[in-house]
Amino acid sequence: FLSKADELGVVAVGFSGGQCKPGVDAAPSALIANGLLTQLREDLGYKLFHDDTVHSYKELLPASDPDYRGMKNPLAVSAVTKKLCEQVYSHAKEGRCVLTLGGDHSIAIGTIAGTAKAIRERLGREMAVIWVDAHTDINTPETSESGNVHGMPVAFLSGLAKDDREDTFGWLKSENMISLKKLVYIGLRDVDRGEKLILREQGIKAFSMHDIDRHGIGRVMEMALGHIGNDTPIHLSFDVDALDPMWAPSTGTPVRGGLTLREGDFIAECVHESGCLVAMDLVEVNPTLEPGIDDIGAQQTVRSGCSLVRCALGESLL
Ligand code: 6HN
Ligand code: MN
Ligand code: MN
Ligand code: MN
Repeated sequence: FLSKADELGVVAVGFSGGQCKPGVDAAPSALIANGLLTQLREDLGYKLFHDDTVHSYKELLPASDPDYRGMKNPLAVSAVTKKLCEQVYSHAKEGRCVLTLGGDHSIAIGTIAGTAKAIRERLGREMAVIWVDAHTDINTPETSESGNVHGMPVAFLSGLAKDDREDTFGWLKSENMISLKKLVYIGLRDVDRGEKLILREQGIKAFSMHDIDRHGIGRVMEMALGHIGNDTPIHLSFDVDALDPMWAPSTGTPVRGGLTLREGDFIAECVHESGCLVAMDLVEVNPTLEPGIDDIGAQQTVRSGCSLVRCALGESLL
């Protein structure tokens, strides 16, 4: 194990500024109310390091936040992710695995920046990222059609997108960044045209739903972990919209034709088995977007999210 086996840092981030739909900020409380942290403590035996706070970072939000290079809420997302980077770093440098409950996927700018830096310092290694998502989230401000920063985290984390201004992601330094060679996508099915170009140009390893249909999730995980290599620290960034809307309907950008819950759980279980997990994000659960009756959709989505986290953290089936 590349992290202490029995200690878990937890950061709860109620932030929705990386996209335009309110409600994704309510996810951490909903996941916790569903018993997630109790399960991690009592069933999986972790010692949790958590400040018992769902951070909304209100104190960091600017009074005015005009679009910049087409990005919406640039100052807010930059300030929040910078702070989150410090929080995640402070757990990871102690050798704890870090669980972050989002929030929209823009928060991965902070979590990955924090883990990448801590892993470099602690292990002298460059970590890998497994990004499980219907989307690639690798738009630059210039290729983005929406201006939503939750579609851009991978571009900023890899240096494909850069900004000199400290208050619009210029705080990201080389020690916070990841190599596109150590990035693997799983679950893709809605990739923008500009993003496809980037994927091809950069030769990024990606397993779409087509690949999963062709090879099966078992073989795809062998190939994904094989690409990363043994003993490489892994940050797992799990967007709940990778799951089919049948299992996770309450999310901001649902796309049909996704992973079954078991395929999602299996991905998480394989990463756990590798012994290389150093951090996990669970993002884009939006309990207020609720297509069903009696918020059954929201409950389903929250339960799916809890299951993914337990599997990544070692819930064993037998
Ligand atoms: N997510 N590619 C679209 C965009 O707006 O750039 C969708 C991004 C979705 C982001 O789900 O985390
Ligand atoms: Mn997504
Ligand atoms: Mn699209
Ligand atoms: Mn995403």
